[in-house]
Formats: sequence, structure tokens, C-alpha cells
Amino acid sequence: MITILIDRSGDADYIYHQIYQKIKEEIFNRNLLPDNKLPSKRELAKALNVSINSVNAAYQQLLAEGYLYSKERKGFFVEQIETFHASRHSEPLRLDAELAEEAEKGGGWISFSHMNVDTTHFPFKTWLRCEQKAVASHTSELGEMTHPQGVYGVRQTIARFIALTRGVKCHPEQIVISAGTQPLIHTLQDLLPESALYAMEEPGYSRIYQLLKNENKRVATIELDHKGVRISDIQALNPDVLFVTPSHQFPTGIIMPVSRRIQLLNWVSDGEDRYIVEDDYDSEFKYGSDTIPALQSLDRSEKVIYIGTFSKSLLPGLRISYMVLPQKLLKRYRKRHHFSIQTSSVLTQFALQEFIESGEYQKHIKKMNQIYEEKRTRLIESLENTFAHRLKIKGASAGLHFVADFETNHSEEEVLRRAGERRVEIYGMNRFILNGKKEKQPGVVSLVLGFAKIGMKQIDDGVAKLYEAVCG
Ligand code: 76U
Repeated sequence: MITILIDRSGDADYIYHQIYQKIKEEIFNRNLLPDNKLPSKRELAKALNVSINSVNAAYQQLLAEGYLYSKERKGFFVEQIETFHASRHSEPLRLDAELAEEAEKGGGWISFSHMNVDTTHFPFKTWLRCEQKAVASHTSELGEMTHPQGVYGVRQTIARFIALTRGVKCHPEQIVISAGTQPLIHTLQDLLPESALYAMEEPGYSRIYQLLKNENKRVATIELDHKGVRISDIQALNPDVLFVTPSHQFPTGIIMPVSRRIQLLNWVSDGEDRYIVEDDYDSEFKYGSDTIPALQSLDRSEKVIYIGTFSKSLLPGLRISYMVLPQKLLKRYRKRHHFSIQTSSVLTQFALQEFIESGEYQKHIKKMNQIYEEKRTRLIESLENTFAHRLKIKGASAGLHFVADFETNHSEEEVLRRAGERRVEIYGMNRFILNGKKEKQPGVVSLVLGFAKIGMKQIDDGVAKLYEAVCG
């Protein structure tokens, strides 16, 4: 008979679970061997002074997991199971030090990160109302599998909206929604030829560069002049796919003038399988003039893949981005991805639809344009007052960040470390150098200054700390 010491104290585990655990242990320890018969439920219940129900529940669970088998009118027997090859950890599994994460950065930080948005002015109540409405109007769809490209009605809303605000021409059928730009690029590279040569702006968006490298794609970089990617370099390199951020080059902030846009479109239309990917990540914010229509709006040969996101205009935490596929690529998508499952939350998609259709989105963008404009102006003023001639600001007429060159005796690494010691969150240009060949100007460090998250009242303090980090 198996001996089991039943713990009957108040905080002990359920009795059936104690029996189950003990029998399992005995099987692993080889005290109970394959085909050994277990005591009958009645016998064991009596021996342990527990109810038959408890023993039955333990046996049923062991049966369900495959530790036991039963024979009619004969009882329960130990199943034939393999022994483990590896010996058991005697202590609880310890996390390797290099994998350990810090739970929180702690408070008191001033953020010049280009990756954040202002959440203090986000209309959370309105958003929650849109979610409520979405639940009420689309209850059954929330319990179903939706289209791999995203909910059709939501795509209709997005198609109408980007036609209006960005001049993007497309049918809802061409839109693919996803939980971020990276998964979209991941899908896209799968639609393009295996051997395609990709070209990216230098400096540029390293998370996409890295993603393509990880996929073993051929990726080259193209240097910028004051209008954006250099057309002569594109012609010399002859890539199949060109990534650009024409509305506000990431991270330098160059706004590509129409002359360069037309050159790019002529280049792309001259090659049958060439494509341009337009990453329009922060075009909602433009200071001093209206927003500039998307490159896709000028495309006459269906060669531009337009990518948009709600990460800057709403919240990065929503995870809603989308791409507009030219029909040729859409056909390939439909063939290869009819089995795929939409990654973005359906509830969030419906809430977004409600948010846009009710006019709240436009209202929010208008308000945030003003708020960001004020922060941007104040930050530039503060930087100029503090750094005077030791500073040069570039690319500040759009988006939520700009680049500034600082005269300093420190290296970029030192400046960032010194900023971190002062609890200032900021990123340097090295983050955006993709293939590492860029020449550095001695005595100058380029930093990317995001102004979305910082509070108006924190700006002077943040700049003073930055001064200590750069010039101290
Ligand atoms: C996004 C560029 C160039 C797209 C961006 C961003 O996935 O839609 C930057 C960094 O939220 P998603 O990405 C939007 N294209 O800069 C937004 N910024 C990135 C995400 F925060 C990070 O790593 O430097």
C-alpha cells in the first residue's frame, strides 16, 4: 500500500491533489513500476482516512494525464512511461544573469525619447466609450475569426481616411492591418522574390534593417543629401526594393521635396519588379505648413507600398499599423496568407473605426498638433538659450523629434552615459547608423530629441541636465 501523509491543515493543498502528487512522484521515482496495480479506490480511501471522491478525483486526473490506465472490473495500473534522460534540478531553476531584466527604470526621468507619445492629453474616456460602442455593435464578430487582413469595415474606414488626409489611393481590399510595422515588413518580404536586394536610408530605421538581416535578405544602405536618398546612388546600386520615409526622414527629419519624389517614382516605374516602401510613420504632425501628401498619392504605376501606423498619432500601445499593397502583391498575399490570422486586436480595430468615424480622431490630431508645436518651440528656445553657438538643429518642421548637433569634447557614448546618470532619456545618432560606415565629425555629437512625452514644465530642467551631460 502507498503511504501518503495527508496534510489536513487549513492552508494545505486539496486532498485529492496531495494524493495525485504523491502517486506521480512514486511513478517517477520508480517505486511504482509499469503495470503495478494500484489499490482500489475504496481501499486507499480507507487507508488514508479520506473520502472515495478524493481518491477517485486523483485517479481520474492521473488517468487523463496518462500516468495510469484502467481495466474494467480490474482497477487502475501504472502506465508504461519512459524515464527522463536528464537528471532533475535539485534547486529551483535559476535565471542566467545575462537574461535578467530590470522590472522598472525607476521614477524621476526626463524623456527626450523619440519613441514616446504624450499620454497626458490622450482622450482615454472617449476611447473607452468607443470601445464600449464597439462591443455593443460588434459582439458576435468579437467571438469569431476575422479576415487575415483585418476587419473589412475597418479597412473601409482607413481607406476613406487616408484618401482624405494623405491622398493615398486604394481599395479596402488592398489594406493589410497588423500589430505593427515590423510584422508588416515581415509579411511583405515574403511576397517579394527571395533574392531581392533591399536598400534603406542611411541613417535609418534599424529595427527594419535588423529584421531583414535576420531574414537573410540582401540589404544595402543609401546615403542622404539635403533632399533625401541620393538618386545617383540608387541608380548605381540598382536595388529591387527601396525603403523611404519621405514625409519626415527617420531620424534626420528631411522632408523629401516633390522633385526627388518624382525622380524616385520614375526610377521605380522603369523596372518591372521594383518597389518603393513608403513608411509614413509620423506625417500627422507638421509645423508651419500643411501636411504633405504621401508619395503613394503621386504613384502612377502601382509601385509604392504605403505603410501607416497609429503609434504616433494615437498610442504605440494600441498596436495598429497597416500597409496598402499594389494589386500584383495583393494577389501573392491572398495565395500565401489565406491561412494567416490577424495579429491586431479586433476590439481595438472596431474602437479605432468608431474613433475615426465620430470625428474624434481628427479632433485629437488637431489638438496634439498644437500641443506638440508648443513643446517643440519651447524646447528649441531652451536649447538655443542654453547651448547658443554650440548647437545646430535640423529637421524640426515635422514629426515628434528632431536632430541636433552639439559641440562637445565627449564621445556620443560618454554623452549618453552622462545623460543617463542625470536621469535623462535620450538617443544618439549611432542607433540609426545601419551599416556603420558613416564618418563622424570630430568634436560634434548628434542626438535625436523627441519632444512628445516631456512636460512643458520639465523642458528647461531637461535641457539644463543635457547641458551638463554634453558640455560638463
Ligand atoms: C514606426 C518608423 C521609422 C515606423 C518609426 C516608427 O510598429 O507601427 C524607433 C526606434 O509602432 P509601429 O512602428 C512605427 N517607422 O520610427 C516608430 N518608432 C519605433 C517604434 F517605437 C522605434 O527604435 O528608434
